[in-house]
Amino acid sequence: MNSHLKRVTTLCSLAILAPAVQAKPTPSEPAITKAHAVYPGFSRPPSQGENYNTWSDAKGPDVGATTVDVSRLPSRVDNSARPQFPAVYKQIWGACGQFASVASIFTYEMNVLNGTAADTDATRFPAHFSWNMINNAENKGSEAYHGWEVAKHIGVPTAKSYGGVRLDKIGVWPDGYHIWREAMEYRVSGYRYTPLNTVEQLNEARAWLYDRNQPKQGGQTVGGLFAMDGRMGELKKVTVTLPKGAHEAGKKLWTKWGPSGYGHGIACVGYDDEVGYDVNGDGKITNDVDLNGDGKVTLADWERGAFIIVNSWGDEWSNNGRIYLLYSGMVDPTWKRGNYLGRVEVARYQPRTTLRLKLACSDRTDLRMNIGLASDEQATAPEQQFAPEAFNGWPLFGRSNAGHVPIAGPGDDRPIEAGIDLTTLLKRLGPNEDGKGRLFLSLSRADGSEASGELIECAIRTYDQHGGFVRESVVKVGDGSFGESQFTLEASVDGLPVQ
Ligand SMILES: [Ca+2]
Ligand SMILES: [Ca+2]
Repeated sequence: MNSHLKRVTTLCSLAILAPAVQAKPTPSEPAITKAHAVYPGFSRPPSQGENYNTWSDAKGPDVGATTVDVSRLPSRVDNSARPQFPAVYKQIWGACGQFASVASIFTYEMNVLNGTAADTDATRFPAHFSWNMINNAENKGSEAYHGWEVAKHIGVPTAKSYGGVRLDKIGVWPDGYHIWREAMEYRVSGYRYTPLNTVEQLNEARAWLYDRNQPKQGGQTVGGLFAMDGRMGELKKVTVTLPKGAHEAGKKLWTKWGPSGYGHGIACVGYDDEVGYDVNGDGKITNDVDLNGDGKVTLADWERGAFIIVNSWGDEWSNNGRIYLLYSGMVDPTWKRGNYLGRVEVARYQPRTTLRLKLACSDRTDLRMNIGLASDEQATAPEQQFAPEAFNGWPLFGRSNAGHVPIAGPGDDRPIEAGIDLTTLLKRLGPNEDGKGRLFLSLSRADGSEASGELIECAIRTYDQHGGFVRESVVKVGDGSFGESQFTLEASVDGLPVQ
């Protein structure tokens, strides 16, 4: 293993920390349709429990909801050749999970949705925005779902606003309302991890890569992608070059996951049914010989058919940053993470009401923020309230959070200006006929924490239904310091969207 590989595999080691709960498919029912409640721990936030439906807000059909017709599938699909797919990245630090799930897959999906190309930072999305929400402000690995949940809860800004696909410092949070406001527009509506053990599941996955199992939609078929979690130790043992005369001769292929090491987030961009390799060395490439000697022929025995992987180790690695992985390579009882494919549906969203805050805090994970609203401007208590995840230590993610560091980042005591979407909170209030209401904002710290901070500015901004800025109502803060005592702000607000 060269030093580069060693570095990367060491850095993506979150894999080993998360509980590896194994899926338990019911033998009598197709796993595609029945596996939803039994996904392993690395595929969803631990706080949400195993019945959390990660696809529930998506508009497209869930896995198993459409018929898979393999007759229409071409023998090869490579979505990385599409203009919606960004150039191959070269990651720094352990951000592989976010390079795959956000910088590659979310970027691709958002460009497909918007009808744009991922050719500038204005249409690419950063790996580090979501990474810095969950990496404890350290060089720590992450899961694909972390990025997709960040996009569900607060969105992801473009790389242009953010300052690039990656930053040169770990743990930095953006300072600038416009960055947080832009993030609100680019969201994930649902995601789904599925196991790959059977030919039925493989066909469903190939069809997702080809046209998402929605062949009639608009006539034009733009397929989806998958996040994968490979094991990267001793890769030389499983990497082969397709021999002269073979389909795709000269290209590199993984016959299976590395025999040791930790997880590494990568993107699956397509497949090629013709690519094959004589794994058992019998001189033939077969899909009907029991290679692993378990007495039956299953997908695990296949020598022909491979996924196309894009890795974030730069375009000089392997073949322009790409490599094949035999379909059968994903079926490995010693690396259960490698058996799962993660897909995502993205959405555009326009906030109507937001909070613009400028605040400092010595420990952003121990910060506790509660926002309440009442439709009566004389109200003495909120009718509806919520505690935004990012400003309450990301309870969603359990132990993964943004780190016990100042709100701007490690060693940076400056305040940041941020934005928080209030649209859903306001909708829960119901019809508001006069556009008036009352805001209740409290800032404090977690029990037992020594954190302190200060609210410096506060304003409510409203937008029209196309996202156009309408007005800002400044809320007078006064002495906004908090820490040992809680800071509370109550103020009448005007100009709320009349619903
Ligand atoms: Ca063979
Ligand atoms: Ca077998």
